[in-house]
Amino acid sequence: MLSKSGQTCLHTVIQVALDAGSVLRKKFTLDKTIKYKGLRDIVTDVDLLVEKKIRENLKEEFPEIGFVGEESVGKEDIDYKEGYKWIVDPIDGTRNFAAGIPFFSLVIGLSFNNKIILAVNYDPLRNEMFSVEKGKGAFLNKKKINVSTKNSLEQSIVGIDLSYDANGAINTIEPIIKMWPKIQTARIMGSAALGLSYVASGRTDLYFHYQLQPWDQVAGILLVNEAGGVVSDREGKKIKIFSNGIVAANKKIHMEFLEISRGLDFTKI
Ligand code: 2AM
Ligand code: CA
Repeated sequence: MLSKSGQTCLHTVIQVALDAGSVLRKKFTLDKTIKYKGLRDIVTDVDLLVEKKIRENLKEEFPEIGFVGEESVGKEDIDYKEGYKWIVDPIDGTRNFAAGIPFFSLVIGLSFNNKIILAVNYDPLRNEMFSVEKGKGAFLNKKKINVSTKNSLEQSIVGIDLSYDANGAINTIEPIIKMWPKIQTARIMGSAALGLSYVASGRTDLYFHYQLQPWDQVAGILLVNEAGGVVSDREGKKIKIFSNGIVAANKKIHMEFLEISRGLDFTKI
């Protein structure tokens, strides 16, 4: 599938992400308007602005493909089931972005009949472009990436994020307490998309989250899979774009984590 200007899909998506990323970079140091979507769930004027920009740029190059974005669900057709669909998060880690903490990214994924076929996750402050196409491997700035080769949780750096939901957050901390001190360390990342990309690139060894949305995980699922890792839902079942929890690691650590978390509230759907 080629864009209107004759480029491949991935090439176009990377250009759109670079363009949107430069807006995030510029706006990061300026004042932002913050609105509450929930008790802990926020959105800034920049999320809305950048999502609009991404949407318009993708529409120009691929007018026939539908669009689902974190900030415009409900306003658009959200039937993911048939055909091609863009799945976009203009800022993953909005809380970090709004607070001035330099760790956030943007996500553009493409699904076909609910299967992820390509995605990018771009960290504009570090100029790190994680990109992936089904069957073609996972890359960071054009260099192939792989999950870590660590053999056990005891050797692992574990990434997590807290759910907005009070119980979801407790259920995420519970496995950390159970594993401690038999892990190297744990990090609360602040961006699930980057948390998953860091597993794909072997920087961390395990990432799990209680409750994600399709746009948070669309890039991470394919990146970790194509980087040779295993991704499942919290029960250990095959992950789907809509699964609301995730566990990602290399095969060995993934299995060890499923065993250690068995029976905990973290695994209850
Ligand atoms: P966001 O920044 O796009 O809102 C840390 O909070 C990470 O987990 C972020 O990637 C955040 O996405 C995501 N997250 C936290 N709670 C969530 C929830 N209940 N549903 C979806 N995503 C959530
Ligand atoms: Ca998000």
